[in-house]
Amino acid sequence: MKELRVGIIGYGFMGRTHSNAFRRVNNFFDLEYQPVLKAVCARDAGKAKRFAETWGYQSVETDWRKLIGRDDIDLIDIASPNNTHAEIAIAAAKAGKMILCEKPLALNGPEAEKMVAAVQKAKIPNMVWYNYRRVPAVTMAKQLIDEGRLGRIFHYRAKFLQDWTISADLPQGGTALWRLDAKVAGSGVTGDLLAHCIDTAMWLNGSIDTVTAMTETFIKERKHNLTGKMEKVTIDDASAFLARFSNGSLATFESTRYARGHKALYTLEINGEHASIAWDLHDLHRLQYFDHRDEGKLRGWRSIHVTDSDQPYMKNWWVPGLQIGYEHTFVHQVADFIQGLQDGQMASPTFKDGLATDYVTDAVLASAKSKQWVKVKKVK
Ligand code: SOE
Repeated sequence: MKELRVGIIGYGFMGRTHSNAFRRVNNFFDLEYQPVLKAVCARDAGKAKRFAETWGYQSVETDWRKLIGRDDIDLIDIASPNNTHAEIAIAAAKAGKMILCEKPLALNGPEAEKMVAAVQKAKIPNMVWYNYRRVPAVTMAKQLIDEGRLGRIFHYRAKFLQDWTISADLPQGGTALWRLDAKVAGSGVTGDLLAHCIDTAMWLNGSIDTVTAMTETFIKERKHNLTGKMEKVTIDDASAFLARFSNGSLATFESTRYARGHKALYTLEINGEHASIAWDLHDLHRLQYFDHRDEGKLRGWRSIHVTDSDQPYMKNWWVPGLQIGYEHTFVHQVADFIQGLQDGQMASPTFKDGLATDYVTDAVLASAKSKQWVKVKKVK
């Protein structure tokens, strides 16, 4: 088996999901390449060492430039906060490394454009970790849509609801809470949660033309973990927008971290002329499907347990009826990335796809500010 030598930057939540995927992929997927965990890079040497021991990385670096300079590494995996993605990715591309980058691709579209230009110039394989595409039920939704089963699409509806920032005592900034600091995160729920919804939506239903949005920051000041001072909160705590897709369908998107009782409720529903589909992250192995062409007296929503071997990815796991979960979506992403290397065809979402999502989130934030409909920039 050929080696795919990985250097990862970052050891947080995403560092763990990615590392788990690299470690498990060859146990379940028959591939020509095997990820080899060469090095983890983080500023805190002690924490990086502990992470390396837990996940089986062979070495530790504290300077990402050194990691990129190493000739025993083929692939740089960026699992560090959003404000680091662009600089690292551009340098890694220049060094000729393949790149996997955590979502969102960049702080904003203009930054993401530079990343796309860098990987295109270097002609290196690249991908963004929008993992929810690879929940088997979501992949199956894509298949049903592509088979034309829904007919013309009228509506797309998505929500991503959480409740973990309601307390005014929660500080902003620093290791675990950088998602509350716009300088590091780029934005609040728009870039963190709606970006997932937008990536899935454009994959399933094509590009988005125009948006009109509203955002709100409910807690205006929070103590900053790095300065110890009360500072203005500049992220959006909640964000909702209406959109028109290029195929003429209408959409509503909503996300918040203030929906008490919801931890990570990502839901989507698509209504077509013949059929509708719905999916819910809290019940991720089920796809709800309604087909108006069914015999009238039996017509109704079907709850499809997506665990059978003829359903996406499932033949690689257990036996029919036994479900898989969140972490497997990352394993699927690595499997598809490697399969893409073998086939000479880059698996999506590529940096270009990530840029398209950043253009939509930019438009959402611009619209919330201007209170006007905003046209979404198109990727060239
Ligand atoms: C935020 O809480 C978060 O961890 C996001 O950053 C992830 O992208 C999402 O999948 C789950 O929620």
